Amino acid sequence: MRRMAIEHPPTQRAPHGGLLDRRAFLGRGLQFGTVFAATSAAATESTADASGPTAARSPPRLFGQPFTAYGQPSAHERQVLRSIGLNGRGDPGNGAAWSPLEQLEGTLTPNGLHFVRSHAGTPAIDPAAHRLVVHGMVRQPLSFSAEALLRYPMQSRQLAIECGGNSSAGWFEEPVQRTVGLTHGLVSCAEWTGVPLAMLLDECGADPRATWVVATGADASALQMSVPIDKMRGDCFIALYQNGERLRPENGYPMRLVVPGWKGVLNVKWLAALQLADQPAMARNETARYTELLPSGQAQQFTFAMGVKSVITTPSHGQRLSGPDVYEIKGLAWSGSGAVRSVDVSADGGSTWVQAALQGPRDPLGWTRFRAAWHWDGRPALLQSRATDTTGQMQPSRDALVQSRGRRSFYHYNAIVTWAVDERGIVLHSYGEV
Ligand SMILES: Nc1nc2c(c(=O)[nH]1)N[C@H]1C(S)=C(S)[C@@H](COP(=O)(O)O)O[C@H]1N2
Ligand SMILES: [Mo]
Repeated sequence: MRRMAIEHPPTQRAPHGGLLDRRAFLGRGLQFGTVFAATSAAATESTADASGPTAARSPPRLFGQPFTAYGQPSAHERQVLRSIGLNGRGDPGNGAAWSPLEQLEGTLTPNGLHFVRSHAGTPAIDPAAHRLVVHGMVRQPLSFSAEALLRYPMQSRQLAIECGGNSSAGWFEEPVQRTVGLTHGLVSCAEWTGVPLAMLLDECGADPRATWVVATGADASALQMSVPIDKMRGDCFIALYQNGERLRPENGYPMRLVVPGWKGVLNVKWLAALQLADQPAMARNETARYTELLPSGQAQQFTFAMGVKSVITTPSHGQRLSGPDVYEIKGLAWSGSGAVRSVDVSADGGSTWVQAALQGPRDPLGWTRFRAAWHWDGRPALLQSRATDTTGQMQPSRDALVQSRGRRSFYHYNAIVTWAVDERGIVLHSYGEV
C-alpha cells in the first residue's frame, strides 16, 4: 500500500473522518512529492561511497535472460493469482476462478486473471471444426466459422462482465471475512473485439416477428440463454479477441457472445447457436436459476442489467495500515445501465461523504477507477464507497437492499461494502457497526 509521510496526527478528529477533498488531495499530493524528492536527493549526497544505498540500488551489470516468445509476469509476482472455487454440486467442472481485485490497478483485467465462471469446465474446441449456426426465424439459416467471422468488420469495447451471483456473500447474516477478490471477484473488465450481431442478423434475413434470440454454447453445460432481439441488434457482438489477443479458452475461445452491461450468464461462451424466436426458451438457467425470489414469494425473471456498484480495493480485508498516516483509498466502480457519474467515499460509516476522483479511460459500461486521499488518525474507522450512474441509480445501503429484496435473494447484490479499520490498522469486513 502506498504511504505518504505526514507530520503529526491531529488531536482533534478531522472533519469527514479524515477524507481530504479533491483540491486538498492535489495540493497535499504535490507537497508529498517534494518531500520524497528532497529525501532521496539528500540520501544521494551523503552516500557517495560505493557501499551506500545508491550503489545497492543499481542493477548488477549481468547479461540478461533470453527473449521469450510469449511473455510471462515477473517471477516476483507469482502470488498474484485467481482463487479457484468448485461448486461441488452440478456438473463436473462447475465452479469459478475469482479475480484478485485487490492486486489489480487501473481499469483492465489481464487475460490470465480475468474471472472465469463455467458450469461444466472448459471444453477443448478445435477452431477449425467449430461453427456458429444462426437459425430459427430467419430467411436463410447460416453457419459461420471463426475464420469467416475474422473477415467481418469489427468493433472494440472495454466492458465489465459481471456474474449475476457476484458479491452474493453479502446476503449472509454475518459479514464474511474474505479478500475483495474472493467476495466480489466475479467481475472483470477487458477490451472485447468482435463482429456486431446486427450484421449477422441482417445477413440471415431476420424475420421481423422474431422478438428473442436464444444463445447456446458448445460446452457440456448446454447453457441456453434468451436475449431480447432489440438488445442483440443494439449493442451485442460476437467477440473473437480479448485485450488484443484471441480469447482465452476459459473465456470462450474461439468465440463468445458479449451482451454489454447485462448479467454475465448471458455472455454465452464457446457460442455455437443463435436461434431467433418469438418467445424465450424458458431454459433452466432463466427459470430455476438466475431469477430473484422476492419477499412476496414470487420470482422475478429476466433481470438483465447489472446494478450500479463500487468496492474499495485498498485498503480492504487482509491488508493492514502501518500507522496513522495519509493513505490513498482506491477502488472500482461500474454499472450495467450507464456510465459511473460519481463515487462518494466515507470514512465514518456513511455519516459524511467526499467525492472521489474518477479515472479513465472509460467506456460507459467498463470499469471506473476511483481514488481519494485519507488521513487516518489511528482510531477505528468505517470505509465505504457509493457509486451513482448517469441514469441516476445510486448504490444502496445493505439495509435498503435487504429491505427491498428480502433475505431469499442470491443474485444482483450491489449494496455498499464497509471495511472496518481497527486501531491496529487491521481491516475487516463489516456491516457498518462500529
Ligand atoms: N457456454 C457457456 N457460457 C457461459 C457459461 C457457461 O458455463 N457455459 N457461464 C456463464 C456465466 S454464469 C458467466 S458469469 C460468464 C463468465 O464469463 P467468463 O468466464 O469469461 O468470465 O460466462 C457465461 N457464459
Ligand atoms: Mo454467472
